[in-house]
Parts: sequence; C-alpha cells; structure tokens
Amino acid sequence: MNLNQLIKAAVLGGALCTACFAGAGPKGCLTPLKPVPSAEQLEWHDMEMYAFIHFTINTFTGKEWGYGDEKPELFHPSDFNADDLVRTLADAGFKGVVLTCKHHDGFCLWPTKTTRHSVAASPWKQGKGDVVKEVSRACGKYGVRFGVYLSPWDRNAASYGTPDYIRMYRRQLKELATGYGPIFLAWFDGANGGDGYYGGAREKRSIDRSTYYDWKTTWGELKKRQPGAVIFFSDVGPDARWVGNESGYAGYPCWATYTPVPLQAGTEPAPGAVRYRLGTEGTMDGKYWIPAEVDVSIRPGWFWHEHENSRVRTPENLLKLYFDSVGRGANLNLNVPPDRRGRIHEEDKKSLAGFRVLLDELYSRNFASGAQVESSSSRKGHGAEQVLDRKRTTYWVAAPEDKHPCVVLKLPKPAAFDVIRLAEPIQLGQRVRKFRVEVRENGQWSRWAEGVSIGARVLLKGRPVTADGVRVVLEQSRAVPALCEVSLWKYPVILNAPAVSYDRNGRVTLASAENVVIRYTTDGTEPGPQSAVYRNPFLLPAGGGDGKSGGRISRQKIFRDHSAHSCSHAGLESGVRGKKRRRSGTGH
Ligand code: FUL
Repeated sequence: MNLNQLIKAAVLGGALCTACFAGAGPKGCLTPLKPVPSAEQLEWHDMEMYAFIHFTINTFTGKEWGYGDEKPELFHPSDFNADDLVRTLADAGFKGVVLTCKHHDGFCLWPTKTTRHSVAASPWKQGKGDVVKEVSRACGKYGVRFGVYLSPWDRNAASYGTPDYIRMYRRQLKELATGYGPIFLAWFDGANGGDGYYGGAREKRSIDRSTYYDWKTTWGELKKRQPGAVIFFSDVGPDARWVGNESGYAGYPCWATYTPVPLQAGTEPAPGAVRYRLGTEGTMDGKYWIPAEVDVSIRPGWFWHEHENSRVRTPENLLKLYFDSVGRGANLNLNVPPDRRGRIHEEDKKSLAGFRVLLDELYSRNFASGAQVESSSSRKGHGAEQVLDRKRTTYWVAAPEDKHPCVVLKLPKPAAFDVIRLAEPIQLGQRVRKFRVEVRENGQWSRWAEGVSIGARVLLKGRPVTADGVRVVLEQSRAVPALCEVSLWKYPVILNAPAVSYDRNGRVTLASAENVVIRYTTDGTEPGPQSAVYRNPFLLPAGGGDGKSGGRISRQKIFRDHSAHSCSHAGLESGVRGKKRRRSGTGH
C-alpha cells in the first residue's frame, strides 16, 4: 500500500458516511461511486478560492529563490500589518490564507527553536515578532482559514541532504501544527534546484525526491496533530494535487480523480518525482480523489518586486483565472505578495477590489430562480427541482433505467444570460462523463454548450442568449447521474478603456467602441459621476503632456477603478482622465 492509499484508507470511512447522510436518508441513498472525497476534502471544495502569501527575505532582496546566505537583518518590514493583509483578502472573497512560513532560503517567519535563521534574528520588532502568529490570528479575526507552506528544500540548513535535516523539518512542522491553531492546508512542493549555502558549504546537494523526505511519516505525524482539518497539497496529493502549471488554469476536463504516475517506473510517486503534467486534467476514473489546486500569482513573480507594480493582473484577468480554475472544478490559490512595508501594494488592492466587484456582479442574479423544473425521470426524494437551491446536500437523481437523463428548466420569463453553472453532489463521486446544454429561444431549441467533467462545479460561458428554456442532457455517466445545481448567470460587462488621441494643436479625442458615456477630468484626479461628460474633442488647459511639446502628450497610462460596476477608466498621466460609465439599462 503506498502513501496515498494509506492516507486515503484513513479518511474514506468518514467520506462514505457523509455520502449516506447527503441524500434523503438510507432509502434514497445512492451507492457512491468510488473514490469519493473525505469530509475535509468536501469542505475544501466548498472554499473555491484561497490566497497564498509569499513573504520572506526575498521581499527585501528582490530574489525569487534566496540562496540561503541572506542575513536575517535584511528582514525588516516597515509597517507589517497582518490585519490589513488578511482583511483585504477576505474582502476580496478568499476563504483561506496560506503563508510561506519558510521558503527555499530557509528563513523562518516564526521564532523556531530549530534554527537561528528566523525572525528572531531580525531587527523587525527587535527580534520579538512572529509573522505566523500575527497572520494566523488575523485569519481567526476575519473568519478565513489558515494554511502553511513549509518548503522541504532548505538552502540555509547545514544538515540538508542528511537524515538530521528530516528530523529538523519534522520539528518545524510540529511547531507550526501545535502553536498556531487549526491548519486547513499544508502545502508542499517538489522544487529543488540543488545548490545552496548549506551552512557555508556552498555546494550542490542532490536528494532522491521519492525517498529522502519519507513523506508518509511526516504527513502521518501532521495528520495526528491536526486531525480532521488539514488538507495535504503536493504534486501527488494525497488530498489536493498541483494542477501542473503556474499559469492559472486547470485543464478541461478536469477530473477530481487522479492516479499519480512516477517519473521512473518502479519508484514511488512523490512531490517533484511525478509526471506532474497529468495533474492538469487528472485521471478519468482515477484511483484516488485528489482534486486540482491552481496556484498562480497576481504578479509575474511569487514575491513582491517594485518593478512589477505595473504588471499586476487586472480584475478582468482575475475573473478569467476564476473561470479557468474554479469554473473547471478546481480550487484557486491566488498569490498576493506583501511589499517591503509588509502591506498589500495599492495596485494589488485595486485589482482585488475590482475582482470582487466583478464576482458580485456575476453572481448578482440567478436567472434560473423561480424556474419550473422537469426531468426525464427521477428517484424518489430526489426530484429535479432540487437543482435550484444550489446546495450539495439536495440533488436530483435520474432513474437507473433512464437511457437519456435530462433536466429541463422553464424560466418564468425569457432571460438574457451567457453562463451556466452545474454541479454534481460529489460526496457520491464524480459520475457524469459527457453532457450538453440546449436553450429555447423564440420557441426553438438549439444546442448551446457542451462539456465533459462536472464534479464540484463547472462554469460554462456560451454565446449570449435570451431564452425561456434550458435543457441539460447527460449523455454519458459512469453511474446513475445526479446533479445538485443548475444555475444561470450573466458574465459582467467589461468595458475596454477608451482610446485617447491628440492632434497637433493639443486637441484631445476620447473614443470608445462601446456606446457608453465617458466622464473625464483634466486635473489628474480620478473621474467620478460628477465629472465632465465627454461630448466633443477639447483642448487641455496647459496645452497637454509636458506642456512644451505643442500639445503632444508623451506618456499614456491606462488605469481602472471598479467602484462603479465594471467600468474602465482611461487617461493620461499628464492631465486627462476619462471615465466610461455603462449606459443605464445595459446591466442587470
Ligand atoms: C514553487 C516554488 O519554487 C516557488 O518559489 C513558489 O513558492 C511556488 C508556489 O512553488 O515550487
């Protein structure tokens, strides 16, 4: 029995019970299609999104991978504020925070007893500070769950590569597991570039990734200390798997089931020693329930770098990430690295707030609400109307003999939508293998969307339609199919920034492809609802730009403010700021 089987075996019992309670009692209970998620995994699925915080000495050196010889004195955030960090992330909709308690350079963000290479040796709070404590407390305060990343690779430790290091690593994990309350997720990676400081040796050290760390023992110890809560994330799970890229997308289909394949036949699959690209789609009918986590940074790097302040992902891009990860049944772990103050930079804050506005707008109106629901067949106690409440515990189940299972929604009136969200009651396993969605426009049914995996959820964006009927046809299933959600939404209207042009006389023209009202300012302030409405080309007060170039404005900057739905602003650093507002009536 390998590690996955061992850990799975320990949790499966609980999961099956959950499945039995999930239906209408033992009579209405469907036989789960194994593998099924554990109780902890079900909670994890419900989180949908959490945030990574990459913060350490790298923040101050500008590196992505510290060598391990960096002086602890370099760690000196000028205005660290865990409340502000966690509140910003909670406000943006993240349900958990995972902190880099130790990155590859070995610097520990808590005053560990295992090494002197920690915050205790830094000038921050005169060596009395504890980032892990402050962040975990703030998580409790703002109602988000706390998780840890403890890099297995340690480029500072003299003992790295020997059994001593494994003992030290386990002591570090013990300190984290026993000193900071419940941990919802422990995040382990397989990164190991070989060379490092290693207590002054400055050499390359190679380890056998599939045996050196003896993960079975390490994870077993952690599970005992944090029973019932912790999810293990790595290339091979055993609870959640790496999606196989850091670009922000899951594959489609994306199966929650997975059979890790080792790099070399006959070895144990382990973090860093597995064919990780298989994690992008998972394994249809895979051996284990190991769903995908999409980890990606809001910036090009994992750590904060000044020169990347202008390269923060936009709210629109974050919404795309959301669709490409959460919308494919995976969870999103978005990295938001604090700056040298120990604060989330204003650009990142702006994007996160804008992302939240877009998400709220997306989920502001479910056009399936109030629909009449019928189905080709149903099992007693599991009628089709149960797909409307969006709860995993109430679901429609087709009759076993039904060869063409489908659910039909008759909407109270024709509705304009372009997104459908479907979900299976995954406590019963992932059962659907292929489906299509049809819509009725002006009395005519037509094919609108199709897909393969559903699992925890799938969000499909189709062409915009105005329809009064929706049919979800389950074309292939591995077992009698069940659905716990069919909901309909409208993708937020995202406006492009207006184009700004100037003629030789300094006359400014603002042009928009969309038929919207543009408001602007010429004094450098943010335009708002009270600002001037653009009607005709106008002259800049100072002649434009640097004021010397005869009206030519040399620099242009696009910026966004999502305070008013998904409006985009466009403007010029040198004086004109345009704000487009959606025409009233174009939203919903
Ligand atoms: C990788 C690390 O090497 C990166 O620095 C980052 O921490 C990423 C989340 O995981 O394995």
